[in-house]
Amino acid sequence: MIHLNRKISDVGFSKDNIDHLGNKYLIGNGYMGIRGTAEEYTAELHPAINLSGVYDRAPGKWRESVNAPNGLYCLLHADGERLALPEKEPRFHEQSLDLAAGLHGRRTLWRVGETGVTVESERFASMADPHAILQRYVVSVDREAELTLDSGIDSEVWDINGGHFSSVSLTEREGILSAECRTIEQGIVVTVLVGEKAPVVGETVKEGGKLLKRYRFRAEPLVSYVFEKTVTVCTSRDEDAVGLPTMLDYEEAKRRHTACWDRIWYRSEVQIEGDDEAELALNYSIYHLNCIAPRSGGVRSIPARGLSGQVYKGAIFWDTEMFMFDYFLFTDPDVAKRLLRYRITTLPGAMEKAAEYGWRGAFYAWESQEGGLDACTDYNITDVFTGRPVRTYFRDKQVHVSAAMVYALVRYLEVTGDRSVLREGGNRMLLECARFYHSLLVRYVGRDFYEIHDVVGPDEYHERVNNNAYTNRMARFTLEQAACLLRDDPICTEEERLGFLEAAKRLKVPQPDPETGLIEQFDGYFRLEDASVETLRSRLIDPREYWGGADGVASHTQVNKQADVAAMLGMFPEDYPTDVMEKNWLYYEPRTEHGSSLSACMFALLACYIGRPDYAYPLFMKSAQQDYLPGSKLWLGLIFIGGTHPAAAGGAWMVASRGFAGLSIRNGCPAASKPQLPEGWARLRFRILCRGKSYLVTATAEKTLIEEEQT
Ligand code: IFM
Repeated sequence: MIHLNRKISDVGFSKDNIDHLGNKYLIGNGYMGIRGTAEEYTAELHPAINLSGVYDRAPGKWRESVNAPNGLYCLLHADGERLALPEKEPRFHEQSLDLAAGLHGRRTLWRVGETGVTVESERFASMADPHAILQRYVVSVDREAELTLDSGIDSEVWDINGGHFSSVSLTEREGILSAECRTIEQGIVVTVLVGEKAPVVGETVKEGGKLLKRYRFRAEPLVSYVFEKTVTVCTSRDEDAVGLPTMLDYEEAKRRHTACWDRIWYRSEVQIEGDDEAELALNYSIYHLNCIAPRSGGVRSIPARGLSGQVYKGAIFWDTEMFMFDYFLFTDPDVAKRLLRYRITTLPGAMEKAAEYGWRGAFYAWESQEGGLDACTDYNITDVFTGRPVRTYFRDKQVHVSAAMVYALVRYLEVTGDRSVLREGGNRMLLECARFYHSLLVRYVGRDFYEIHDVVGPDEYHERVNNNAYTNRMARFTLEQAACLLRDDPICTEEERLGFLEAAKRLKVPQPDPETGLIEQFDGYFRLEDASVETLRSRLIDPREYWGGADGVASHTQVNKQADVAAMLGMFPEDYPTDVMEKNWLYYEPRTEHGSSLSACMFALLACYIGRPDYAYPLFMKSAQQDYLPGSKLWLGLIFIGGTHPAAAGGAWMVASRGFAGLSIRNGCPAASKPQLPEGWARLRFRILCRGKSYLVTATAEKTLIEEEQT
């Protein structure tokens, strides 16, 4: 079915788009993400080679992921004039991305006096060689000109909470440029090597934090001067980083790289006949998920902002398990297993966190870094008016996070049938998550049910609430699954297991009101002011204000940040009749700001479950185009949060598969309910893997066909 041959591009240049395009045109291979920035950009324009799983803390600052020195740096001068965006306005500029092959492209034409100077570049983060980035930079002129190209490493990287290097050593040996940097906190050595192939001889120069090859030459008209480089990135943590080649043949490396993408697309491509825009948006989302998927090396997962930089500290959130996991599960279960392994390996960190608050079991980090360390601080937002840190309760009260691990684990077991993950620590993770929720239970004297108090649900605007529907339903799920999967497992006594079962049965999960069908998001929610999202917006004094917290405009109203009851219904549709789901969709959607990129897809999914693809479609598109279109939220209070949104990308896939195609798993086999195709969609088609078998899923207006394929 492979027919993906899509190139996206933006023609023209605007300084205002630099951050958006840096995200939109990201390339990556799971080991690192490279922002879509021009070769000549320096730190203030946010270029980044963001490393997966490498963190550091600069004194007094937030701990965050590390950006490697920029080995892609190139700067051109023509007849003494500096040709650099944004200061030198181009006559023509185009940035492009070949989604099929993960190739970033750029074409810029400048005029210097009478001379036209064109730069064309291409680069890719090799899927075949995870430590390698290859770049081809081609210069041509239409009249003779004196050119100087500086090409090498810029060690002055963009940091949000940095810098992260206590030492930087720039050297050249046998023509290979090298930057060797040591992180402050743990002394991790980050090495970037640059091997270059050039049509002219260059001299090595050091300028500030840059180590460069300087190529000076007289360019003839209509000759293409091709400069190629291999950028090798590794750290002292990498076990596979011994003897890496410093110069790869560009074409050969590209061939191996595109062969990897061909394999990915064979499994991943989604065809939508009748809606090219949606088809592109969904495959674009899939492209991003693949750029950041951990496929090799160490214990890694996927941060909430992918590998687009240090926003949210490069940390891993529940986004991965609840929003991105499904896509990998059905297209590349090895990646799904790696994601689970990250959580299994970081269980000690989660247990330490639970103990810190006096709970039993495992309380997973809200913002997880290596070892499960929670990078989230108690004061995680800065007030826009006073500049003071605001007490937030993300870290200590979003207890639903642990259940996300169990939800993913159970999905993995259902879809792959691979129970080895339980023996490899999955059962221990499940047990400790169940212990955690068990220890949170509260029971009033004289009542025969349990409650969970003082939490923050997915809707973060309402803090410290009791009996949040989503949290309690996920806790019940965890307790039930532990009681079921740990039967006869010596790590759990029968007494404890029965205790989980009893707790699951008696745990209060807010139920639909018999008259209205509405589920109260938490105790007392319906008594809050019923103001509209627009009214709240009109009450803002500063557009960057945080809507939640003690003084937030939403805190005392029913306006939600993101799907909460809707997320519960979306994850457990079998619990409720359609009319209940519909009533709740109609109630909660207008009261939701969709202030998080995680929101739209959950409402879209629920809309499919109530048979309203017309409601689902715009929300699905919002998710799928989150990084494709400009306009994403950039500020949370005074904290910069611009970056890519892989949860929205994964959510879009979930809507297409579970929602529009009606895909589910029944008794270990893929099954489908009535499809809910949006208007104009003649056919939705994609592949899935389930229990080692490959299936072609084809949804039309009438039915969804699931055909087993020979692999
Ligand atoms: O995990 C989310 C959270 O639910 C809302 N704020 C952003 C986080 C990271 O995406």
